Amino acid sequence: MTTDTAAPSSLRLRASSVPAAAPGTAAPGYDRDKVQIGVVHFGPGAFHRAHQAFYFDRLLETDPRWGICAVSLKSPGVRDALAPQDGLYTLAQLDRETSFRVIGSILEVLVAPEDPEAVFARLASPQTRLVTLTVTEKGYTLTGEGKLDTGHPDIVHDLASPRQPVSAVGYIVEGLRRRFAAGLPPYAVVACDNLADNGWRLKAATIAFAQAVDPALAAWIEAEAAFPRTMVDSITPATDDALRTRVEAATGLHDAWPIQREAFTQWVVEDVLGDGAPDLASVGVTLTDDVRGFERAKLRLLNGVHSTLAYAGLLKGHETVFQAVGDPALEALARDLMVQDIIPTLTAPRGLDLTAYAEAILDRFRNPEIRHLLSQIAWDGSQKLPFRILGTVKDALEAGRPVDRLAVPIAAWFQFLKARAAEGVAVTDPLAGQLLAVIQALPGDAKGDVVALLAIEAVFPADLAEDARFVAAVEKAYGELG
Ligand code: CS2
Repeated sequence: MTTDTAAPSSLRLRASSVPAAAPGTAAPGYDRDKVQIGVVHFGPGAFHRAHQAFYFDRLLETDPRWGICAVSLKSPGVRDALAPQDGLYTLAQLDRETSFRVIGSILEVLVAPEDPEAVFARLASPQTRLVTLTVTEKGYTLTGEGKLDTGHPDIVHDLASPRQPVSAVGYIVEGLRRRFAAGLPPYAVVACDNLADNGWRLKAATIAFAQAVDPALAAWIEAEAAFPRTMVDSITPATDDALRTRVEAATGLHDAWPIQREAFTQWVVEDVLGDGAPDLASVGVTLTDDVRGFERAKLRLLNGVHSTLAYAGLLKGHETVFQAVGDPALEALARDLMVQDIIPTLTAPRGLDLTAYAEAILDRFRNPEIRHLLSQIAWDGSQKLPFRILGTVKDALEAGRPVDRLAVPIAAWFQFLKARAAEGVAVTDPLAGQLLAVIQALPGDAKGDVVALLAIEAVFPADLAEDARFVAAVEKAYGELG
């Protein structure tokens, strides 16, 4: 990611330049020098900075205990962009109304491989009460069945050297081990990625890892540590130079890495954080015992349809979600999927009208201010489709309903992979090598191709790959899209 392309004509955003920002630019009203670090966050990519960091920024207006230490597990890009800006960056809300806000909640950015001890010190600090994560689906190092992937190279490494971890799970366990040894309470671990039952899966993976390190530690984590399930939502396209230019024009300050998102934002957290937790409800977070209803609805409706539009839209030559949803055939596909195929598999959480929710999602996709690239959503299909589409397929099959339309995103993904391979363009996916090998060995007829692709066990459970109704539906859609 480029961080500093155009030569800035304005002052660089930093603590001392904020007062010079153009009128209308919102900025922290709290004294950042008095803020303590109470949150360690793994994965400070665009989504974290648009979402959780925004909520903590609001919380800091009333409670100084919840500043963030952001930890990059791999690259120094975020640190290098934000360090000269004292950790500040601009959040641009681009919607029917536009606003710009300087976010001050990230006080420190650590690059874990450069200084793991600094990360452990933060994790083991008595002030740290929460560990949050946005490390994408693959960062959870889980198998297709959702268990800790003990064959994953990072987990193999970390189980051999648990005090020098490289994975998120490895860091979480080493931090908890130090707290256990020091007689401190555990931190709560808040998974904020688009996985069904994200907190439960992470808890199971953490305990499985800890079991291999020290069974007493595993038992303590199981008994004491909270791993709430969460639903996170806000459409956040990647930062590009057009955004940098727009932010600089609006605020009068040059920001190397501003963030853009739609105005809508939602964070639903399972109400298990207990005493001493931040008052997240005061800044608009929904705390509930019914997180699953929200999470399933969002994953299947919003993310499922996003992935459908991404693959089907790219095949039709569209570039953005806005363009794809403006294509009448794709809009009809999206709506029919939602209303006829997905909603029947959902149980509405209290107070949510699923049909209105689905329409509101389509309306968000029509936001003219947001240029959300379909190619960005198309990343990591092997990790996303099981949560976004395959659960719905399974439920539909069990209920004896047709799966013809639900097969379209799967078939479109296959055709997308084939098209990329034919162009010689690599796909971004942790299984890219395996996917390419399967694509290159396809027999070339729809039935043979689909059987070979559905045999990718890391994506498709055997019962689904062998279900004649599903195979026939994918084959039909694959033939039509080819
Ligand atoms: C998108 C999500 O990139 C993707 O796969 O579907 O990032 C989506 O924009 C967010 O989950 C919205 O909350």
